[in-house]
Amino acid sequence: MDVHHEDKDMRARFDAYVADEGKVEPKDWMPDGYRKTLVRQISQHAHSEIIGMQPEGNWISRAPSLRRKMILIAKVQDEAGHGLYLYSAAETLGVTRDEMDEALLSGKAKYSSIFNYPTLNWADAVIIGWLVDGAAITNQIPLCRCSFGPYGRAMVRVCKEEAFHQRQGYEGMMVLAKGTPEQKAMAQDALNRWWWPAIKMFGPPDSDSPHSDQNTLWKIKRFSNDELRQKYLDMVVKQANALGLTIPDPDLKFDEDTGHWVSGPMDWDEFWAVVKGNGPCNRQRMKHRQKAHDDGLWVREAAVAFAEKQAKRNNQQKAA
Ligand code: BYC
Repeated sequence: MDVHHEDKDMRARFDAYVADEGKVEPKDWMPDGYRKTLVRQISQHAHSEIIGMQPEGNWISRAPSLRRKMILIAKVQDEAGHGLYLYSAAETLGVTRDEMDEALLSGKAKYSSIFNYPTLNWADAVIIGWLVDGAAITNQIPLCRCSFGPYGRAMVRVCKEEAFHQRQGYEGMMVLAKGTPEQKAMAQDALNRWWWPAIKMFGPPDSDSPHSDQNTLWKIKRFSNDELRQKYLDMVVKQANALGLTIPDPDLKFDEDTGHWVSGPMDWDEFWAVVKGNGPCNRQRMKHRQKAHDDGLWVREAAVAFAEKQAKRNNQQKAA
């Protein structure tokens, strides 16, 4: 059988298996495009978790109480853990951690646009928990059912932790919103600055999303970018109302016929500028990441030397 014909058969079998909710494991045959899109998405997701530690980490030393400091340290550590599960899931597809690090540090790989905005005050650190982790859960609950087993399984644990993160963020916002007039003003100011970046986290509109169609057929994506954005909008408007805060969108309205909130126009030029590296903090985020990578060289070298020593000792014991 010629190879192209065999590939076509295998591709048809693979597509039918996935359409029937079959789970794909790392050693299974998979189309190159499936492998490639997963490496792209999972590694970008991992990079987002790691870069996402910076805006909140920035407030660990300035948290307003010991309790808030402990919660924030635990949350930022959780994000590091998410990054590690995700890098491991991507490695099962044949890409190495070094390759993924190189892609991030050279600017070839993307990470979520949201982490390129500054956390100017404590309310910004808190609002990330409410709005950013809220968006993350909305996006990631469906990813628990992703057709690629290791990604879906990693997402189950990640979502449990994100749910805690979102609640602590909401609780922190509640304290600010129900606090002194100055605290309430800080909460509203943070919402004014983070609202549009948060709602754009779901990616470009469906009409401008090149990966959506194929990734939906492959059951990597279960809902489109706009569908998830709508779910999020409906959820967050209610939460903002409960907090007594105003979503900074003068065109926001409730559509009685559909039962959904309708957003005003989004500035997609601004989104693409940030994705392409020209947001307020892109350069600073990458500079810090590069420094952390360089500072961690001795740890990586020590880990390799230790593993080599252990392997040598094991071999000597086996030979004896
Ligand atoms: N930012 O065809 P599309 C967290 C890119 S971390 C930057 O719709 P797809 C947390 C997209 O990559 C949360 N780029 O793509 C951590 C593509 O470019 P390439 C991170 C974006 O993949 C710490 C192009 O635009 N979550 O929660 O079908 C503290 C066209 O887009 C963005 C994930 O990564 C963006 N916002 O759908 C707190 C979730 N949006 O690759 C919290 C996993 C789009 O062709 N990822 N692009 O060069 C996904 O679910 C999907 O990849 C997306 C995009 C929905 C993001």
